[in-house]
Amino acid sequence: MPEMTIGSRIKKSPYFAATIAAGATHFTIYNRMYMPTSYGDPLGEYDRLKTGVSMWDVGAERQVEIVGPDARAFCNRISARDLSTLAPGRARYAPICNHDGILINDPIVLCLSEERWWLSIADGDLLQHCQAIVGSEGFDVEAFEPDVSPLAVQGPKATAVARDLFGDDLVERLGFFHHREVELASIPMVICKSGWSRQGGYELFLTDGTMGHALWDLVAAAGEPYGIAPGTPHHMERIENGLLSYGSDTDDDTDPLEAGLGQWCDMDRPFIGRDAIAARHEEPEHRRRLVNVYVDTVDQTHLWTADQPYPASVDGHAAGFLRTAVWSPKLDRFIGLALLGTAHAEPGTRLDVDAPGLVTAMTVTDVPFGVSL
Ligand code: THG
Repeated sequence: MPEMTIGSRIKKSPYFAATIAAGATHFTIYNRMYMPTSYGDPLGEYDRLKTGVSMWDVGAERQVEIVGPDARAFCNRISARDLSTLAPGRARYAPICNHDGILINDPIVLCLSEERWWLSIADGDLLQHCQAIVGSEGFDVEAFEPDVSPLAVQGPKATAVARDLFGDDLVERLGFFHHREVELASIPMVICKSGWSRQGGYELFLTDGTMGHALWDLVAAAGEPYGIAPGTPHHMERIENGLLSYGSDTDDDTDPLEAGLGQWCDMDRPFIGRDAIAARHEEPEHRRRLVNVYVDTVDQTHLWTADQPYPASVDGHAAGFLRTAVWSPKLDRFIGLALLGTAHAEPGTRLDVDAPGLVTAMTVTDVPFGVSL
């Protein structure tokens, strides 16, 4: 396989040197930054995430900071989820759409104070969208990128690591999606009980990019008694447990209802894209749905991950795409996510998949992968 060039045009996170030193073997480009995707042992990294504790450079989850008197009104205007009651010190997962109702990001929104908010973004240019809306609609806010870089500590033993680092008191008071500003060995950060896994854990939003290596070393040392090791956001775990990967699971014409984010869309209030989403779903039979699928691969033993959307069909008729597929250690078979026309999205539907040498077919299921069969 070819190798990718590392250069100045793509931004490096403050943890980049530490991740190289720790043995990162694979990177992706996310928000025009390098983001590690493996340290060379996917099954070991999966096990550690599910039974121990793992530390991730997710500095590529860049922040958009919104500051000013209209900060709440602005965030509420762009978010499909109601943020009118989000209190300082709390966070919420929020789908963001363009005027056509297309999902363009799905950040975690942190309310730091009434006039200061962070959007911790998925892979997409949300800052430009925000700046355009601020300009066109005249909100009294500034939108910019602050010096903030998340480091995730995930897994059942993450709480023990956090206790040793921050103290029992802080950890006991910090509920799910709660956050607060703290300092550790003179390293400033915001700690939030969040992260892109269902194994529990914390995200340390470092607010001084010169101290990335120092924070990495501090977490690695505190985690040592618990067997911490570097890892990355893990597709096996997140597909098993139903976390969306915007851009992997979705395409340029996916609205949040198609993506399965309906529970986070408060459609009874105005937000950018609301009317367009409603119009798209006036004829739901013409829409698509992101569904769980069992994937029939040619080689059932070889670890393999879908590297492109593969066309799916029923009786020769185009039905949509298999977007993502991975080996599931939990279910001992290949699973995936497919974006399918609603007519072909019913549980039990068998589809042919055009991925020569890799995948032959798939079956739609409504069984959540996270539940044992
Ligand atoms: N952490 C931070 N930024 C991020 C991510 C993250 N930005 C991009 C990406 N991940 C956003 N995607 C998600 C998707 C789901 C969740 C978090 C980020 C998530 N959802 C819970 C759920 O679906 O049950 C909780 C939602 C809620 O209660 O609001 O955790 O991981 N910093």
